[in-house]
Amino acid sequence: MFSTRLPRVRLGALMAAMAAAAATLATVAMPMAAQAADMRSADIHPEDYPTVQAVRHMGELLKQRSNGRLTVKVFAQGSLGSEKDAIEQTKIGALSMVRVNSAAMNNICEATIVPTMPFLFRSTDHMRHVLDGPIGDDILKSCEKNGFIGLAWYDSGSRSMYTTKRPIRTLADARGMKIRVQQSDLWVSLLEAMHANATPMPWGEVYTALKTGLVDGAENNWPSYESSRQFEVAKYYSLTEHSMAPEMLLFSKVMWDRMSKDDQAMVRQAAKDSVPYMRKLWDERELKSRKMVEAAGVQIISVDKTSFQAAMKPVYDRFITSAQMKDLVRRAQDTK
Ligand code: BDP
Repeated sequence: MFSTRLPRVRLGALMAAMAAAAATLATVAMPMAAQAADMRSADIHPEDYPTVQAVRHMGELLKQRSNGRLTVKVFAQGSLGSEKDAIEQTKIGALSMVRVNSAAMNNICEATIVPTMPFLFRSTDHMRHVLDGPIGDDILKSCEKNGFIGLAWYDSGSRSMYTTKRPIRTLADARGMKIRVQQSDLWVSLLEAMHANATPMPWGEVYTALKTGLVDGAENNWPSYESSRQFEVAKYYSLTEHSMAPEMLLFSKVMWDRMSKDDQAMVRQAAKDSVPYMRKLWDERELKSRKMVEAAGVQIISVDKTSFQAAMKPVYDRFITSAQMKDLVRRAQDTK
């Protein structure tokens, strides 16, 4: 594990560069319809992860509905680089699509901060109602000005803290711990509000960072904690459930603008239709992952969530300041 991870990151960067070169060539050499037909999508998760499977499913729907003309090739396991790399590739049109966590878009498209906010969603149902309705649509739409067509929201469950040396049982236990976070100013601030030392880094580097003691912990949902095998090196999982930051499926605006209206509608519909499929896989995977890590000896610790929630006021004060952001948060909170 230790030795295979770093080279993959470098290989990913190389492949991303090659992909960019190929896309540039394609732009010059190929007719427009052909460009839009072969869509490429990136994901940092492994092949069997619900997000990867959902985008594959979307591709199958598109292929059927277009009689084989529109296809999607999914590059899983970060083979095209980190989420940050893949977002850049999508922005310039070297990739058609990318599936990332909302946090990865926080510094690019401000409204994505809203569903990433700590303790915003009260339950899975609440999260789904908000994202399936006009608020979710408004946030996806708002990323268009940044170069991304928001196609769909996928589930990501609740994120909780996990640590290597000692468990987090109370808010005070988090003080001074070095905790890996996603590369988002919001996430740095969120961990600082717990008086922890936030260490932003790409997902592909977290296993090694935990193993070598570069960080004392990280935070994520059950399936990511399990599939990344981080549970092997950080055995205390504390049920803080501090954020339900969802997943996003984004399409490159550059590529989008080259497609016909009919093809755009077909892509939108297929993405939409992949959501219930994804949620079914997600619900199953959450249970399976939790059981698996428990069987592997992970200690699950319940915490007083209200103390963590109370500590988050400065995060709201700092990030939810404009009228637009306040309105989105209020509408989300008011959703049943
Ligand atoms: C996982 C998300 C993935 C993120 C990862 C992270 O599915 O998109 O990259 O968390 O923490 O839950 O970086």
